[in-house]
Formats: sequence, C-alpha cells, structure tokens
Amino acid sequence: MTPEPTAEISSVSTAFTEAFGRRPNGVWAAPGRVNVIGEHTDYNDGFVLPMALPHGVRAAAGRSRHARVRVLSLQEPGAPVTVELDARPGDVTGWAAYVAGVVWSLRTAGYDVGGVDLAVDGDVPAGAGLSSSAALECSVACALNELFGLGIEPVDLARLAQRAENDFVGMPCGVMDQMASVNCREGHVLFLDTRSMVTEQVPFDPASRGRTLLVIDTHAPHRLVDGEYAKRRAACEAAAATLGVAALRDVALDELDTALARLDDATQRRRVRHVVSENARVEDVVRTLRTGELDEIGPLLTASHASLRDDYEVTVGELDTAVEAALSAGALGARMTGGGFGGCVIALVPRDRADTVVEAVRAAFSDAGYAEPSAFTAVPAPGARRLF
Ligand code: GAF
Repeated sequence: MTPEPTAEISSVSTAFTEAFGRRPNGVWAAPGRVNVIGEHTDYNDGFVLPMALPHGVRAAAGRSRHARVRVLSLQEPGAPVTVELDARPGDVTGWAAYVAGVVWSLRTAGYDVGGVDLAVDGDVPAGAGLSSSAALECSVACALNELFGLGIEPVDLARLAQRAENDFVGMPCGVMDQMASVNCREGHVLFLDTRSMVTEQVPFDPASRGRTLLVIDTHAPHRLVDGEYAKRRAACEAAAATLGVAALRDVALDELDTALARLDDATQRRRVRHVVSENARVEDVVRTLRTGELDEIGPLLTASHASLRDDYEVTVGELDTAVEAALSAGALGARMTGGGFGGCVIALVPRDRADTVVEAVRAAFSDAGYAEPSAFTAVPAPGARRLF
C-alpha cells in the first residue's frame, strides 16, 4: 500500500495526479549544490569539493503503458510535454530536454526504460549557477532507476546524467554537479577525484565553529551554454595535448613553471595556471578541514577567486564586487562558485558578522548600479533520495 505523501511532497504529487489521473508510484528528490572550491577542474580530471543545498528538484513519477514520456513542471505553465521514448538529441529543446536527455542516456546505455509520466517541482534559484539542471537530471535519473528496477550504482547514475547534459542538451560540463547531487551527505562536503571517481565525505559544520557559509546570489544572469565554458574546456584540452599529458590534472604544482614555459599561447598559460593551482588549493582545503580547522580555508577561497578572475577570466563585475565587499566587511574568505559569468559568491563569515557582510554587499551593489543581491546560509544537505 502506498503511504500518504507528506506536506513536502504533496504539491508535486497532487500536480501529477491532476495531470495524469492517478497517483504517482513515488517521489524522488535531488539537490542543487554550491562548490566550496575546485572550479573548472572537473573536466581536467581534477579535484572538486561541493556540498548539497537544501534546495532541489522533486520528481513524482509513475510508469505508464504508453511508449512515451510525459512531463510537466510546476515552474513552467502549460500542458505536459510529450516526448517519444526514442527521441534523439536535437528532438527536444528547453527545460524538457534535461528530462528527455536522461531517458535517452539510460536507454542508449542499454537500460530498459519504458513509458513514464513525471511531474517536477524545483526551488533551486533559477540562473544562479547552483546546479538546477543537475538537480532536475538526477531527480529523474533516480526515479527511473527505481521505477524500472535498473540497479544503477550512484557513480554510474551521475555519469549517465552528465551524458544527458553533454550529448543531449549540448552543454560540455564535467561531472561535479551530478556527482554532488547524487552523492552528497548531510553535514559534509564531498571531496571528489574526478579521474578515479573516488570520493571522501569530509565533515563540514561551520555553525559549530560560530561561522556561517553565506551564498550571495548576485542575480547577474549566468550563462554557460553560450560558448565561453566550451572555449575554456577546449583551451585546457589543447594545452594538455601540447604538454603531452592526458589532462591538466597530470601537471603537478612544482612542475607548473616548466609546463608554462612550453606553451606559446598566453591565454592557455593563464588557463593552465588556474587549473594546476586550483587543484592544489582543493587538496589544501581538504587537508585543513580534516584536521578540524575552518578559518584557515578562508585565504584559499579568496585565492581561488583571484585565479578565476585573473587567469581563468570567468568572473564578472558583480562577482568581483561581492567578493571585495564581503572581505572588506569581515569575511574570512570569499569566492565565486560554479561556472562563473554571473551567479553566486560564497563567503565564510563569523556568524555575528553575517548581516554586516550582506549589508556591505548590498551597499556596494547599490553604489555600482547593480540589481539588488540576495543571500542565504548554506547548510550541507543530503544528496538524492526517495521521499516516498
Ligand atoms: C559548471 C559545470 F557544470 C561543472 O561541471 C563545473 O565545470 C563548473 O561549472 C565549474 O567548476 O557548474
């Protein structure tokens, strides 16, 4: 017998029932994320350190007898979108492509996904670089995995969701966001080696140290599908080829100067310096957190931002202004998080300075003529799971 849905899931469950005339077989949830450090390292086989947010996507799902996918979103007005089960890349555009892409990815990997109806509901702030797409993909991937008894392990599920985004949606992202959405744990950051896919759950509880991890949404529109992300990735791959390594992960920090001297292209030199130094910063942060220290990670976060601004060139005025204002108002460290070109900044702050820091960022934005930013406290939340 199916248990009664709780308040948390009743809206998406009710939407499913209203649209499809029956109750869903279950509701699955997958979170968005903030990345504490390790930016633009995942597609270089490097290290990342994300944590899940309480914000995410809930997917109510039910098997159907028809050979098609029907999906509605509570964030998108209108009737459910209908997609054929054998839809191919290019056949579906817009938000539904993330859903159809997961179906395509699983089916082309040989998994027997049949007809399905879905209702999705999300609360990851849109366009903020907090990984709403991975949350959507992973909620659907988890639902299909259980509904059709596919038995896919979490790491493989994340890879298949990444493939949906790479090859169906057309965004050449790395695997960080999907791994975070599937594998993060409450109260922890996820240390991921994107080459071996080995993970370590590192305890992370700023509140117990009187600290707050603020997420400041600059509301600067964040766009990763416009080609800049792909250009960064291509520059890294070209540099790795020139250096004769499989990926920039293979360049150690103490070999950096030698490697840079072998690159003629000044842009590639900057990109390589960011990736190599960022990998080293992730390892430093993890070492620091393992010892139970927290404040010492602040300067590493700030150094990461400087590298993303000066060498990787993925920041915008809003991100730099937010970081500078936060640091001036007493943040222990601050950096952009996610792909960049807009989106959010994180700031590690003493709890009793949190309001002051947010006010300082607001004032700096007002002076600069930017839209008003918003902020919330990030608390490490659980990864993807079945809600009922
Ligand atoms: C985006 C991508 F989706 C990730 O894979 C990662 O590369 C990130 O940008 C930058 O670190 O979120």
